[in-house]
Amino acid sequence: MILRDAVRVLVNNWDGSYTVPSRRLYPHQWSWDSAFIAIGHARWSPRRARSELLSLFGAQWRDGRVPHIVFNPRVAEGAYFPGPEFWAARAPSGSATSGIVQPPVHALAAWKTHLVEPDPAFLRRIYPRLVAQQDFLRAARRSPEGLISIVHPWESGMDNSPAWDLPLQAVETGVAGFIRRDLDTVSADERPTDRDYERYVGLARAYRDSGYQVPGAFQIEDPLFNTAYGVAESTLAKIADVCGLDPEPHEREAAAITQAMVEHLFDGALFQARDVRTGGLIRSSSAAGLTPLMLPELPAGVADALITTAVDRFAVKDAVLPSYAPDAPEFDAARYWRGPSWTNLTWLVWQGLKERRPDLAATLADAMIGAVSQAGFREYFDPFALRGHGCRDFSWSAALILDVVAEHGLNGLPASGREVGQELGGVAKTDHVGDHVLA
Ligand code: 2M8
Repeated sequence: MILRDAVRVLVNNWDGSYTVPSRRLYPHQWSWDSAFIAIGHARWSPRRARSELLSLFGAQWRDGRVPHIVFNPRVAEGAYFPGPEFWAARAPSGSATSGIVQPPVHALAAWKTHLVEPDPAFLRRIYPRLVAQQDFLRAARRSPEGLISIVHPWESGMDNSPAWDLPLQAVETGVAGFIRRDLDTVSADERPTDRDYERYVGLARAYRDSGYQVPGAFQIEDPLFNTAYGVAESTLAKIADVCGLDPEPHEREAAAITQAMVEHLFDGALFQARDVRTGGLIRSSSAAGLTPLMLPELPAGVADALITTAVDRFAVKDAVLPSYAPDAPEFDAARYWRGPSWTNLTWLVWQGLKERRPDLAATLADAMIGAVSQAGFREYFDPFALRGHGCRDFSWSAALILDVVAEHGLNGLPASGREVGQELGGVAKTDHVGDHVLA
């Protein structure tokens, strides 16, 4: 049974107060993974969802940034590269962390958790941290155009997207002296090339050596990241309301970022990334460009154009959304972020379609369920053959399916992830999980 299996993956990947994305490939806490995972936990154990988020924000830096990895001190240095020694960073809490960020989808996760099990005390606790996360992005990463930039492909979450091929050409290769750990678990033709890895390491090293202050040769305004930032503001408005605070500044900011995105990133059919260093749009066929459908104030004409692109170029009517358009020459059905379907990306576009086009949203929901039913909770999927790729028992693939089924049902039947969690009883004890974080 798919729901029971999903809960089992999450229980096996639970580490006391949060969930690792994968035991072998990613044995620490990742920032945006935790947000997606919390959305799934909320459906069967809202307590775990709150613990997941609060534990991540426990490693927030003084400047408000939420590091993309929080390292587990009990895991060996060599288990993941680049590990804590490479990043050489510590949060005020004492946790070793990385120094870069990921798309801020956490306000949405906190809100969704609250919707399943209302808990204003939790919202009051997490609200100032979510605001500090946005403040950091405004202070450190906002351009005169009003858009937020990323300084590393890892910050996009879609690390190996063909959209980064061109800007990465400006980054030197030849960084030596490191051993990739990812290839111990996953076949090399499903992961980034060594040349790409050299550039990733070189960029991260340069940013680290500036004290995590000065962007290196990669500075990009990415549509998915800016969408996450905008959705965070509209969600913070709702959270502020529950907390008895003024929602208006958040509403204004959400409207402003939407407008800036339409003005600077929309090419008439798809949102594109923009290279801050050259000022030019990077023409690509990345499904990141469809995620602005999530912005509540996206003008209807722009949303319609995106939906046409989704149908014509991303096959949303009959497939799991590919991460890159299959008609583009760079498309690769099996390689990490260069074409395969990812449950989190499909979930984001599904969110954006639910109200605008319930028919297409339903197709995507069935497609997400179909992929894991056929291939298991793999990290990514060939969008056509539905073959699984990357690691197995991947947490966000399991978590988001709980959310999809809870809302969309399964095989035409309404179902609830929470009921399944309760059914699992002893296997998935939820009473005392995360006690030290939630106290
Ligand atoms: C992948 O990224 C990490 C680096 O952060 C890696 O390849 O080692 C990406 O898919 C990213 O979006 C994700 O958060 C992370 C953990 O699942 O893995």
